[in-house]
Amino acid sequence: LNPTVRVTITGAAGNIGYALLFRIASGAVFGPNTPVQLQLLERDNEQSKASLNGVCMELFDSAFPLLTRVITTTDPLEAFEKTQAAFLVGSMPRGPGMARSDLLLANGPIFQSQGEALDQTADRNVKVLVVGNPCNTNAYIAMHNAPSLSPKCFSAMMRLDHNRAVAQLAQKTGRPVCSISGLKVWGNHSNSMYPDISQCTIAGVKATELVDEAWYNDYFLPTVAKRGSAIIKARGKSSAASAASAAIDHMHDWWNGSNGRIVTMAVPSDGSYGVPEGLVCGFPCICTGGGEYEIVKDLPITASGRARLDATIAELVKEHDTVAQLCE
Ligand code: NAX
Repeated sequence: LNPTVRVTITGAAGNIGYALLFRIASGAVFGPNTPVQLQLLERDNEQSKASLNGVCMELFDSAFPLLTRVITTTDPLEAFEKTQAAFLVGSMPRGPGMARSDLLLANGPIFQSQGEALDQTADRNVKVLVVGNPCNTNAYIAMHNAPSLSPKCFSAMMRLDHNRAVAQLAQKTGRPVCSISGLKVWGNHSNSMYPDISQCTIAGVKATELVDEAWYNDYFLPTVAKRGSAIIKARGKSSAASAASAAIDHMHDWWNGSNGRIVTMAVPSDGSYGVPEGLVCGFPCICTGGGEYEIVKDLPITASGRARLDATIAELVKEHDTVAQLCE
């Protein structure tokens, strides 16, 4: 067996947490030979603590062979102690009539204090995946409040958008998901995201030869962008199992490598593609193994793609400006 990996999940008693914990404990991220210790953070109130206690009873009852220990806490310093992989899920959901900027300011302080705690107690090579929305900007806040950690420790989740785009394309072309490569989603995890199929291939054939532009513009783009709302409408709750599955995929590939395949990760920009340095933006990435990733460089971008990319960058700049006071 490999050494035990310490894994933190914040908001562990929530909707996504409930779907995430059991898969991590079963070995879906770190593999069948790596034991895990779960360090679960929740809010300091009776309901959250009781609910987390119930989830822990179920973890216990699952008798996972790889699960060595479960720690529950309301203290971020304890939750992030020596953590090597942190899923930052816990945050306030967007309420009815709440503007995106209100959500930013409501959730920003959570990521400010969790960034500070990561800075103090996490493993120096920790991989942080921010899921809680608005995830790109929350990752930006956490990163800025953890100056002793490399910015490359921080990422935000756009893998759900990526997976949704792949699934739509597979269904439209009648080909299996595994035959699709080269798809990526640029920008912000919001309606402004840019799912890009311009270099995507399906079983070796260019995707743009298999689907027409009208389908791409009029069906694919809005369906992928508005999928979250469609699920809330259908289920009465926001996506949880698919979000957890995407978080698993993201961390799995980051930790183990993506076998040369392009995956979408929102990571701090190195200035590539005209994205201002430091902006946490969805990019095509290849995970090279050993916990490293690279932004794939110099891919051609179509004129309409450039306009979409510029629009989503502008939105990110605005969001990052809104929270500037939390990043000093
Ligand atoms: P829930 O409201 O079910 O769960 C959130 C949990 O976080 C609750 O148990 C709450 O007590 C806890 N929490 C809140 N503040 C906390 C804090 N400061 N420290 C520790 N725990 C805290 O939401 P859920 O459906 O699980 O969604 C969680 C987040 O994921 C939301 O912000 C949501 O918007 C975001 N999502 C992000 C997605 C993405 O693709 N990036 C997709 C799915 C999801 O919408």
